[in-house]
Amino acid sequence: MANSRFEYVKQFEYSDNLLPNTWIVVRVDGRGFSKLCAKYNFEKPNDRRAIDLMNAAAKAVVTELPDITIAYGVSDEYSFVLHKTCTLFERRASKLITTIASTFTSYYVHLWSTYFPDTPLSPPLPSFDGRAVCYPSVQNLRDYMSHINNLYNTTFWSLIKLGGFDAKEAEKFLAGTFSADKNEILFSKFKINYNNEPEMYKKGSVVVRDYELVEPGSHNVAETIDNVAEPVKQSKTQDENDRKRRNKASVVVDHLDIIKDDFWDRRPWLLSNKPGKIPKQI
Ligand SMILES: Nc1nc2c(ncn2[C@@H]2O[C@H](COP(=O)(O)OP(=O)(O)OP(=O)(O)O)[C@@H](O)[C@H]2O)c(=O)[nH]1
Ligand SMILES: [Mg+2]
Repeated sequence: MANSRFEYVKQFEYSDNLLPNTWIVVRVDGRGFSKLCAKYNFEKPNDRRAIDLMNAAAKAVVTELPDITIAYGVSDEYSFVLHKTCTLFERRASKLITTIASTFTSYYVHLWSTYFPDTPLSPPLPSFDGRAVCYPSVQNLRDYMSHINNLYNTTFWSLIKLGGFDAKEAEKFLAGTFSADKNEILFSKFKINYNNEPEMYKKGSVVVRDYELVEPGSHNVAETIDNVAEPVKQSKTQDENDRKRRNKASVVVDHLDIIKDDFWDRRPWLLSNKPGKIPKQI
């Protein structure tokens, strides 16, 4: 093909490389999951099997793609974070998004029968769209992750199930409300104290590699990493060692408070991109 008269068609391939030195978040979101959840009778607002299935698919994605440092999910969406120095696929948006969304979808469908053994899937099959967003600083990234929560879903479904609203009315009622308003609606209308909801639903699910936790306050990774302007080049041997340690670490799903500093302070590898210590086997 090289040098043929057809060679010029390559010029139509546009560049969609994401901005360097920024945290890339690829978010996948279930397509038409309001319908899918109704079709398979998911419990409202949170179906334990459905959440476990989302988490299992996310865990498989993180395991297959070691460039992902952390993933976080609620409802029908999952956000996958790539380190600001990540160079996977030269940071091409289309390749990153399609790889993550298709790997996630494959595992979701593959693992469906484990979580819904008595409910076979039928077309239209589950699928996920994806998008990529770049966040320039650690604070921007953490604020993005903090804004995702389950409070909306809980309030939405309480209005429908307990308040007699239909979906359109509930959506309109909640438009423009802040967290405090939703907490107030839950409490005043339905006597639900959101604080007492199960951790798993309230906190969402986080997927990380499991290294030994460190003492908080012993370092300031966020500041150090924000100050890195150009990725530090390390030797091939060091790259290889990091890769091995990443592959050795087990990928775990947990329900933790990712808004608090403590979560990040105890897990410096999330921001530094340097694998931590593998915990000793007991
Ligand atoms: N019953 C139930 N529904 C859920 C659960 N998790 C997610 N959902 C549904 O998933 C929907 C997610 O919202 P959206 O992503 O905005 O809506 P969507 O129908 O998927 O539409 P698009 O994403 O635009 O294709 C919510 O409206 C819920 O109805 C669950 O655990 N139980
Ligand atoms: Mg959706």
